[in-house]
Amino acid sequence: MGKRALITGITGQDGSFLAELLIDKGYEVHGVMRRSSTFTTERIEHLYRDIHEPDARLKLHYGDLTDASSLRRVITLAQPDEVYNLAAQSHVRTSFDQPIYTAETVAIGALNLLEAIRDYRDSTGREIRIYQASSSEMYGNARECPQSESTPFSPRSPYACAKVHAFWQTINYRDAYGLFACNGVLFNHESPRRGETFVSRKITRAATRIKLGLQKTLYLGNLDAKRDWGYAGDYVEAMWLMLQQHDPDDYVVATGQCHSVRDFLNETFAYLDLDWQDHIEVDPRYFRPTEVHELRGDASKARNLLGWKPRLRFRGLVRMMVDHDAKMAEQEKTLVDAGLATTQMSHEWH
Ligand code: NAP
Ligand code: F7E
Repeated sequence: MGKRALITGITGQDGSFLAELLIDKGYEVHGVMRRSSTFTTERIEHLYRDIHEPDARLKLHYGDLTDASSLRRVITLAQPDEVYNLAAQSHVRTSFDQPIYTAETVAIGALNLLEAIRDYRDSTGREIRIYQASSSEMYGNARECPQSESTPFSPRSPYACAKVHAFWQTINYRDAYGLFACNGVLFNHESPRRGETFVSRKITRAATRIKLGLQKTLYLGNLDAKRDWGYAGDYVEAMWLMLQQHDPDDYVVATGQCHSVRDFLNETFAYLDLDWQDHIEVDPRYFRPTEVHELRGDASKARNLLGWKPRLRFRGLVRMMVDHDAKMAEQEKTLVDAGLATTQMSHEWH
């Protein structure tokens, strides 16, 4: 019988790529999703089969990281061999507006899950391996660049502080209770499935709409920030590899190259034969009370021990996202021209 995996955050960007990868590898995949007044399953719809069909290998359960009882119930139902904790309020800027909710989901949520897994292991004798989605944001404005597993943390947002809590709880459950628990310290990773309020997707969505006359201006915050941007499809492989090792450990996952938001604008708009300076305005509402200026990861350990390396680089990533969003913009234009849609979008939230 194949392995079973449980993914929290399965409706998010990484959850969808990881579900795809695990189903391809023959896993039965269980996902935790929140109840919402609208459907949030767009990113995993292509993987879903009616659960009555014999080949259905994706099973969804209602649950929430802040509701410990729901996690216990889902673990008992799914009986997973591996759990990937990807659920989070993952937006750094939003974490300044909702610090307590962010901490409840990211920090206490991870602890709820670790406790549920420990109790399940103790009562059934079944081992569960766990992956914790840690983040390069934990480094903040670290003195060292590039940042590696030995770089001290210096979190600069409620999100990063909560991720540091979850990171150390994961290590403590490994040391104190012998759980096979790993942290993947992942640097920014993007894709056409990236949420539209993160800067990469905000830029590729807007640029492709500007190209077709659906939008004139894009408002952004700090254009000088530098990030190490990789491709989400590559990064979920590293998550899986961590749980296939003999011993649990923590790994940085990154491309080793960093670019500014300005570089991202240049690459995107030039590909569309546009000049970004004609369309961008800086709006301080997108500034963060404390900013992380430069992140660049050193993924030597993942390369040497996991045999992992990124396949897609910056230019290829930008072009993949632009090509995808150009099609979306064309569909939107067709609807607008037919009088079936308006061009209003809630840009002030981005
Ligand atoms: P994402 O697209 O924002 O997805 C987050 C997922 O978490 C969604 O499925 C969301 O459900 C779910 N979620 C939020 N709050 C929840 C709660 N209280 N209970 C249960 N589920 C909840 O994030 P992502 O980019 O895929 O990132 C995956 C994980 O990696 C996150 O933990 C993030 O913090 C971390 N991370 C991401 C990056 C990156 O660059 N992408 C880098 C380092 C670490 P809904 O669909 O209902 O909103
Ligand atoms: O910002 C600057 C912003 O929101 C990147 C999450 O997945 O990666 C992500 O966090 C940079 C920042 O990602 C806008 O100030 C300028 O310096 O795309 P972002 P993030 O904050 O790096 C880490 C690794 C995670 O763990 C997180 O979950 O871009 N920026 N103007 C802007 N950012 C946004 N969102 N919107 C702007 O208008």
